Amino acid sequence: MTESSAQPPTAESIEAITISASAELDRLENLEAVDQWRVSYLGRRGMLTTVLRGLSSLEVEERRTVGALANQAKNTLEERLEERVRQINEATLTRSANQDRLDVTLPGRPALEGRLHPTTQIVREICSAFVAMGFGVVEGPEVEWDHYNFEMLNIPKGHPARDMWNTLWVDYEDPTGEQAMLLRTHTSPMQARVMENREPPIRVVVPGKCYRYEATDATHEWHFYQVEGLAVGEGITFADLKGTLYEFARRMFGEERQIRFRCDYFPFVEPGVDMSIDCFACEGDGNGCRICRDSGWIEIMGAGMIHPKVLEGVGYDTERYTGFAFGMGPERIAMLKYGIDDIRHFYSNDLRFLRQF
Ligand code: YSA
Repeated sequence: MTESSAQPPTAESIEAITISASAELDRLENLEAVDQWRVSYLGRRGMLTTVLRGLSSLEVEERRTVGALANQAKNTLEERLEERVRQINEATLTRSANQDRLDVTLPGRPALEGRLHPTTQIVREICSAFVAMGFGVVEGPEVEWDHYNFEMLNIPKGHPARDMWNTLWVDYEDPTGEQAMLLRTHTSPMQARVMENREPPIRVVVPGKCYRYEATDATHEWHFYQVEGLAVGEGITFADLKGTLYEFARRMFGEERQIRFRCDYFPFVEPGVDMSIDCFACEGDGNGCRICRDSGWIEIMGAGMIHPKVLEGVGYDTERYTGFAFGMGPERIAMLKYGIDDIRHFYSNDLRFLRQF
């Protein structure tokens, strides 16, 4: 294809251009080529445009005839161009529809169904049992100050009871130089945090994660959950503590499980107890049982009447208010409820275990 010569246009030359342009257009397969074709024939310097420009050199009569033919040729080529673009677009669509065809008869991919972790489930169940008895639920920080984890719980620096909680210390310089930071070893620091901010009567449970620098075994993890309980008010006695925890055990484990309270020592209670349930693995028999270590009992919580020093520490009048507190291990409770023989299953991320809940 070349640009039209400077020869004056004739009916024959216009017809020749129209025929060859149409034939060329029919052979084009893509839109880029079609656009080049448009520029060559119908563009500002295109062949047909040049012909139209040459009309001025013709005699008036001839110009009228040849001019009409030239305009007709232009219209014809523009229509053919439009038609060819439509055909190419349609062919592209059909091709891609055939290649990327969606088989609507194929079965869909099943959506993966998630579920709550067994610890989350048991923590929620424990909290619900206490909510039903009128307790509220609050949460607190996992990274804690020595002040709340120990000092406010009547465990000053150098107190031998600190050894009961093997502590993971956080390498942080307190600007005042007074406080040490740690990963809370229990949820009990929330006792002081709650009491500092509220006036009795108080009835709350505090679920949350705890950390201890401990060797792991079937019933011990180095990170585990606890649910703390706190009730403060006028005239609260040890009978209220026992009644609340019996009712909790009845709701969680049913009537048939055996419960045992024993005296225990925690510096922040007086008197203090631990509460155990008969071992699910050996049915309380204890002989050679690695779960309860031959005792027939599994300890699930510590509890007691809040020590007056703890109440004084938050500014409560100890002549007026008394209270009880408890702290339990939800994983141990789940072990008892579902017959799980090793606490390490909870955090080993084995789906065969997790899918059972
Ligand atoms: C005691 C008296 C109160 O007035 C209030 C709370 C407490 C509990 C006290 N703060 C405490 O931490 N006691 S404890 O060391 O005996 O832990 C309580 C419960 O947490 C245990 O009975 C056990 O169920 C769970 N637990 C403790 N260490 C654990 C653990 N669970 C898994 N792995 C561990 N390493």
